Amino acid sequence: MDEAARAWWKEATVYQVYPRSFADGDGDGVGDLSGLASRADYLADLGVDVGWLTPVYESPMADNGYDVADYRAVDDTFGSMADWRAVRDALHERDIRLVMDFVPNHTSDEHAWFRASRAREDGKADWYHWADGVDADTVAYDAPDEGPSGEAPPNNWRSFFGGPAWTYDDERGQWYLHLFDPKQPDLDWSVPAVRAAIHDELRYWLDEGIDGFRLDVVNLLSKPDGYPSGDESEPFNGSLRLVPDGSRIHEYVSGMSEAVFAGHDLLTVGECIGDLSVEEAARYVEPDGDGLSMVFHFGHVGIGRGDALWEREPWSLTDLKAVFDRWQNGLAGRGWNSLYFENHDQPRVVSRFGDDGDYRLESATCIATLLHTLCGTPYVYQGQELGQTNPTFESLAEFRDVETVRTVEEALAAGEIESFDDVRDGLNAHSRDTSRTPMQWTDGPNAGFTDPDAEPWIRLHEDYREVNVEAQRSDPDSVWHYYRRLIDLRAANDVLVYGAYENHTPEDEQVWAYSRTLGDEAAAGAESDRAFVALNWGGEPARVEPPASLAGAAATLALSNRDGAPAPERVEPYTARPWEARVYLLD
Ligand code: ISL
Repeated sequence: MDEAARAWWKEATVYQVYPRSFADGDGDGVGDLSGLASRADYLADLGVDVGWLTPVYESPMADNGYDVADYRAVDDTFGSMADWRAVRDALHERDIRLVMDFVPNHTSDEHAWFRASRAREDGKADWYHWADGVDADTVAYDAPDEGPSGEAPPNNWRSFFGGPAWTYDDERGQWYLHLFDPKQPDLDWSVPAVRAAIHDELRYWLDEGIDGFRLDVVNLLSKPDGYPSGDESEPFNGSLRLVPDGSRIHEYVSGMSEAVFAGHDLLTVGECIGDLSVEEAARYVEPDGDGLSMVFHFGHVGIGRGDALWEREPWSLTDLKAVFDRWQNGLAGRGWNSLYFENHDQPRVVSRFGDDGDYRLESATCIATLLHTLCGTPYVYQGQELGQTNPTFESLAEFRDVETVRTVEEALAAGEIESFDDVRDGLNAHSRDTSRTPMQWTDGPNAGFTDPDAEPWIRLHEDYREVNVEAQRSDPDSVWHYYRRLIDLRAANDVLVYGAYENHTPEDEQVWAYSRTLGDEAAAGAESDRAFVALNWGGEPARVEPPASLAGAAATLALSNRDGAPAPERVEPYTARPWEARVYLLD
């Protein structure tokens, strides 16, 4: 392996903590930093190398912290700056790096910058996207019932959380853009002072000794000149097509890298929403690109979804393979992949792409095998290591997520749906709250997440008495122990980190069999230069036929998710049991 191609963040496994739901240290029903610090040994025991912490900055919590009111202050909900430093130190003492989630695209409307901009003070009048309305009689789109009479917003864009993407501000007498909630006004990155100010906020956290950033919706920073209206037949009236990866985006992101990240050995991952292409992604991550380590794309998690949050579409394994093959092959030699299924915005993968009925454990560990044996950095979201599934929310009142609640309320008001019952099942499949229920530590009151007599901020998953950390850590055959073994196996074998990927069953609707191969140079010092992975992605037995190039090769069965798998000394055909995963290391 060319030493220059090695990087700690390529070899690492990242664990994402959504602190609000991870562990509550002060018994108020909301997770916090002292709770997280008390669980540092848990992360070390699992074997993860990096903790990604979603926002803990001062915030009115309109979007659970992705509406930042002060980038340099820790919100009381989560504790103090001393509590944050205690988390940083607790992780570093255990050789776990800390990556902070940072929100460069928008602030809270309660941020001092927005207050000054609205009042046209302090040289910040142009720090946000302010625009005059247009004559409602001259536009085809519905004008919301706000703003001066007869006036419509500057264009027809819809917010990703429902409703118009513009809100009229009486104090300023203009409309301002918010691609998300009205309490999340978008910063205008075309203003050099905005870029410099965000660079300073990023440096503040680097100076606190962190090891990288996850950059929230980083590909939205460059807005199209003139805010052209979109096609009303498209989702969000075209805003999700018109805005991402805008004309100056690579100038802004590379400028951030040059001004802030250069000279530091960081993990930087940019969340790139919309229909990001591999070609576009390469510009963010390739050696002479914008300087990011990797990006999050949405190709796979978009499978089986319709335009509306609750809409489900049929999907097939070959759909999933096609996306992963495009990214594995497309970035090979150009950039590094992130590998995820779950996060605080995505539902539980066992419910999404596995089997949360008869084969919860088997499908959880099968999918985990994919996540840790493809080429890229695996991201494990809290609870995923338990094989958690989606809970069942009974009413709209049980949901907490602004995207879920606003989208449903807008649809009800617009008559697009008759009632919550019409979309309940779809929301229980796709709502962001499906992965935001409290971490399940024990089978005791409140799953050990908070004090027994506290009221958790969101309902528990009903299965916490069966699915919890305590039970799984004492069961060597649990999902938790399988994740630990996978993380160890990957860390011990360069071929699983750096080996070239080849899919041997692109057209098979049930078996996903692929190999990883190290180049000659890298193979020199490696235990194994080839690996063969076979996944039976379904509830029926399936025949696995290794490719001719591997059949008969001497091999060791390094890991399987089904007990009693024979340990053949060669790669040979076999009949895989439901959701059976096998990882062979070839001698
Ligand atoms: O990912 C999604 C699937 O529904 C979107 O809901 C999500 O809003 C989008 O991916 C952008 O996510 C990021 O920015 C949002 C914040 O609400 C999300 O939690 C964050 O991950 C606005 O800051």
